Amino acid sequence: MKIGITCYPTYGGSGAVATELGIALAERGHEVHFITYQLPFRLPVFLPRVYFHEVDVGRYPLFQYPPYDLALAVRMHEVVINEGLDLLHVHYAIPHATSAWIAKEMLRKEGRDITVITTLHGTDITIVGQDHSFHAITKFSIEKSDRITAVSQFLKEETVRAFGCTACDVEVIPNFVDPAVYNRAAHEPALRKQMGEDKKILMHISNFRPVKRVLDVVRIFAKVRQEVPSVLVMVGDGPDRLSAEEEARALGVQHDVHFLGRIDAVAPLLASADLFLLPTDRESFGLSALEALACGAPALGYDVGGITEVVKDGVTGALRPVGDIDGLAQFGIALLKDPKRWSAMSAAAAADARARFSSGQIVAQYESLYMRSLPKR
Ligand code: GMT
Repeated sequence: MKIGITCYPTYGGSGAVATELGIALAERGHEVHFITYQLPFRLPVFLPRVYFHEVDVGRYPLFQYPPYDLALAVRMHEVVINEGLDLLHVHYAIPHATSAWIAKEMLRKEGRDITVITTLHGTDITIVGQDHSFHAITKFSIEKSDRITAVSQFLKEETVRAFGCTACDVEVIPNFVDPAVYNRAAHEPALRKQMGEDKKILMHISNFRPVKRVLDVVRIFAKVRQEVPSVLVMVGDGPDRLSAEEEARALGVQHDVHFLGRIDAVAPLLASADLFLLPTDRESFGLSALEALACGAPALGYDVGGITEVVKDGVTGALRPVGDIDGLAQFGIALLKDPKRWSAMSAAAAADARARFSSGQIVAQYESLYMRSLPKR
């Protein structure tokens, strides 16, 4: 098949999933065309059967807000025709599903059809899509897609609840990991060597947006550190980074909190982690938690949204009510003080991630969806 993929190419779970999916599809013999405003961050420079089409938004002094969604629609239309694409798979509804619908309509006028598949990732439904400015267009664009997928059962239910999309057939296809890459044994423990073999490593990876509650991460760590010699490694960047740094200073733990900034290849870091912290209050899936589990790092988070479909409380990590910093810290302390229990949980985390979320089985679900979506010839 010839597949067009559109996503946010910068840092973020939806862009990571879309890019990994495109790479996996190309490895399986499909031709993949990324149509985005920048090279997706997880895309290496060259891969067989993978192409990149940059969306250029024309600048004009009149445009205080350059119309990216229109430029994207035009580029989609062009690539479908020039490359003979079979389908467009867009990740994150706003504005990608809208642009794809425009491109589809333009093609229809020319006597040509294109299948549009929209994958909902999270804040496109839970935050942005429910903002009054975007609600109606999000609902419209979802309903106009030929197929819709959501990355968790939670997100599917939230889509139906928030948009009343009762006629929409939302298929749940979860996110995935490549078990060869997200594998503790496959990486040199360079980070562990740097931090000191005698200290446990707690890790957090995110875009440091308010939903991620990075201050809770620092507070959980401060409690764990009182009982267990440990460091906290913070990977990523975003609006709450400075307040997290301030919180570390306020709690007197700043010398044991390391802010590494944005790093795209996280598997080698996760392979050194003893615990992963993701105490977000709204999470449709939690890709970084899955990546941590696959690397054998038990994950600790709040009992909300799709994260409950990824982390198994007491088996591969711990889930506590939102704000229960002490509950997560006490769980972490007990686990880190009990090496036998930690090893069992680490092994269970890696095994469960492989059993339920391996790239091979999930990419096959997308392929099956594509086959079912294409018009019968
Ligand atoms: O984090 C966001 O604001 C949006 C989005 C993204 O583009 O990275 O993240 C969502 O998609 C990820 C990949 O499917 C999920 O793992 C995240 O849970 C989800 N974020 C939220 O629901 C907050």
